[in-house]
Amino acid sequence: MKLKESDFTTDFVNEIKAMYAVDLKDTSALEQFIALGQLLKRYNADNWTNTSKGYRKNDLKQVYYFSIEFLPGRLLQSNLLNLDILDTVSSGLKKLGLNYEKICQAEPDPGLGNGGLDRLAAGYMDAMASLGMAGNGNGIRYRYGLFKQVFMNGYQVELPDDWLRNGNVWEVRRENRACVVRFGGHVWLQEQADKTLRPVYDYTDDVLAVPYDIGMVGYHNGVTNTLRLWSAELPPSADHTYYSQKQRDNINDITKVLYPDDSSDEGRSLRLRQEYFFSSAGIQSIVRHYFLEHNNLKQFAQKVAVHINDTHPTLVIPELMRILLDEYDCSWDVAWQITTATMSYTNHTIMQEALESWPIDMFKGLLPRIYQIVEEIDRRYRNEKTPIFGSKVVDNTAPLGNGQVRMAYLAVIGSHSVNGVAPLHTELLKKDVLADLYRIYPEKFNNKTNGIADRRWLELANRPLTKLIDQRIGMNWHDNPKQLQTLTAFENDTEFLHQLAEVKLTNKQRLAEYVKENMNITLNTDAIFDVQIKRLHAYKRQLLHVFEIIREYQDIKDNPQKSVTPRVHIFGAKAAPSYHYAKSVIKVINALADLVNNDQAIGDKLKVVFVPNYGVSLGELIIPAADVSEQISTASKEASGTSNMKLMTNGALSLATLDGANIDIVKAAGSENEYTFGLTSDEVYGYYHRGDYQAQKFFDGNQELQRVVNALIDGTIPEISTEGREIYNSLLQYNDEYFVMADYEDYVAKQKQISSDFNDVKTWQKKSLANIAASGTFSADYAVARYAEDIWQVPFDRILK
Ligand code: T68
Repeated sequence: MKLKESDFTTDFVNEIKAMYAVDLKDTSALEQFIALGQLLKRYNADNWTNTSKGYRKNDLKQVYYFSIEFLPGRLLQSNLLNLDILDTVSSGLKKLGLNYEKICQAEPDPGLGNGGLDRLAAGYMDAMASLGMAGNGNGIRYRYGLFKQVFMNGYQVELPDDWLRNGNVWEVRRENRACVVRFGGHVWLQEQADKTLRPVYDYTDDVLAVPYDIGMVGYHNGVTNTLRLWSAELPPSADHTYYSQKQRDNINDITKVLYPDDSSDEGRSLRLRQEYFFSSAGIQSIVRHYFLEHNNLKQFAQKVAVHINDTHPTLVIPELMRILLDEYDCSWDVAWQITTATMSYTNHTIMQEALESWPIDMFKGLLPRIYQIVEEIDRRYRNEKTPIFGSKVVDNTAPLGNGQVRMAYLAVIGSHSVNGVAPLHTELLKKDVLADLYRIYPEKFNNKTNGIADRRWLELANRPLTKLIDQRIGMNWHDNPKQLQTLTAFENDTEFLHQLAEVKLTNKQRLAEYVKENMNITLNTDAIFDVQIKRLHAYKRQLLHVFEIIREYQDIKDNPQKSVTPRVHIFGAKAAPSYHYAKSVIKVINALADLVNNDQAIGDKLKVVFVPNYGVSLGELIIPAADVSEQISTASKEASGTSNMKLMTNGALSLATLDGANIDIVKAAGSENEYTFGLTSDEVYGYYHRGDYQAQKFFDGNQELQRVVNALIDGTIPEISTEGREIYNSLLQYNDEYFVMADYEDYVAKQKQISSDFNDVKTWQKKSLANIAASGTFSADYAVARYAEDIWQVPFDRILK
């Protein structure tokens, strides 16, 4: 949009007056942020209205992305960028004597997600708007987001994330679009005058689903899509005295807090209620919207695509069936045809414990009508497939089995497309996790490698680098990130490589200031900034990184005179509150940090920083400052990874196993520009098949490793006797489930190589440049365009060309 600086400052001052009835100089940064948000919403109002009207008028196919979590990050800067008024507004605020940075930081970072899959969902929302696609998000408006992490005595403590304390300036409450979601009660089929059967519900617990819409602003294109988050409330007509306190709590609890488990299947009934709640509300609103422009269901699947992000929204399948059967009198076959043509599903994990299933009794009690429909899906599936594939295969893949509703199987059976998120992951789905379903439905399976919101991670998070790139190759890459590739023309340009190093230094200084201010640790910005930021999980192997730190520490202590390349090891990671092992690793890292950081003999050579409360905003600070990107999961376990892509685009070199999208990153940037190590996925599966992995052997055969592992239990690291022992036992008594011992030697060798290579600044920066140049291909814009073309069948060709 066009905006004159003087108009903006006038508007802003007026906004402040209208909202707070005080002079500008008497407002806080938070108030300034809220007023600015309000003003932007007003500036953008026409775009938002016209976008929805335009989609309706042109009867475009609508894509609905269902995800139980969205992690959008702060929206102020990205909205300013996408509206093309960032410079005008920041300089206008400066003219008014205000601190733009402070205003940005006053925005609460909505922690409405756990990790990769929810950040992915938010990035895809941005990309859909930026491509001008009719893309809608559908999720939950949690009153409390993911817990705020603090460390006390090195232990993780979880505090509530009260992100809505001062309201959410970006949202619009639309009570007139609310709908009722029914739980529990009894359902029976009543014969109608025309002999058809209609379900009748008795004694249900009705919950009002109220949508809150957030505008998703497209990049420089005037488009604004909608992210719709549902909140659970008491129905307005309900006689409140009729509801017991317990019933009222039950309703309010549904959207009160985000589940903090990123991979385990908790199996709790509240989670199931959350899942049905937003699935049902979303589908109801889609059907209502569809009938604004259509008067029969014939075109439904041509005009609507529903995407299931991981299994949590799988109940959209029986819910759409319910509406078609019970409210529109479709036959089963017609309803099933429409439903499967509409639905598509993305799987994000091969970890068995993350495959959701629900005890049938709980499911049936909570969702009686939905259960009847799932039973019928199951019955028909068995009837149709058993004669062809035999009862063993069918038993293993049916939606109902072992007393459970198996969500992933239901998602595959009820969708026309199933995708993994990196080529290796998709192959493993076919070969292992969903192998039997792949035999039955080979045509459904496809890969869609993840992508990241590169404008947020590069243009916004790393302005110095953006400026440098713009100076060299212009700005076309902002619209078409693959053009970053043209940077390779400068791979031998000494001056450019020098400037790259300077940019990195600036970003390291910025991070160092934060660390000094918040953690009182002084960092040496000449050191290698070695970064591992992701959820804390055994398979992600933060432990292997810990081993390297112990090794470096012991080496410096043994050889005080030896010259070393200084290192700063940086972690950011939350552990699920009930994940005992992960919390022990946190304690060990913090204890190790205390030991190392306070040892005079170590000085500047080695530092360990565990930044508390890692989330999108801290990512924006840490990622641009990284030299090394630790992507060290056990091969086969990380479906894709996305921090690997964010770090790459900011010029970090990957230290990586051949897992998930690491493989594709190495391919894109060239293996000479990354450090790969460790067992391959095939080798890991080889151990599984033979059953002959022996961690003890690796331990016995490597004295250095023995010393490192023993540091967990011999008092080297103070105050970890319980945690150290627990981890020690996981390795030697329980045979090291994630092959840390097997990969140790190769990992350390690559770390040593890094220490040596880092000193050759020019060669290092050349590798860094190769990473930046190759990173464009991992933009969410391309990923979403591939979904649109192959899965959602939304004609779209601009970005693929
Ligand atoms: C992640 N999964 C994958 N799950 O681990 C990661 N799970 O490899 C991949 O890059 C990313 O998805 C995007 O595809 C998750 O993030 C969760 O956060 C999660 C949340 C609730 C329940 C289960």
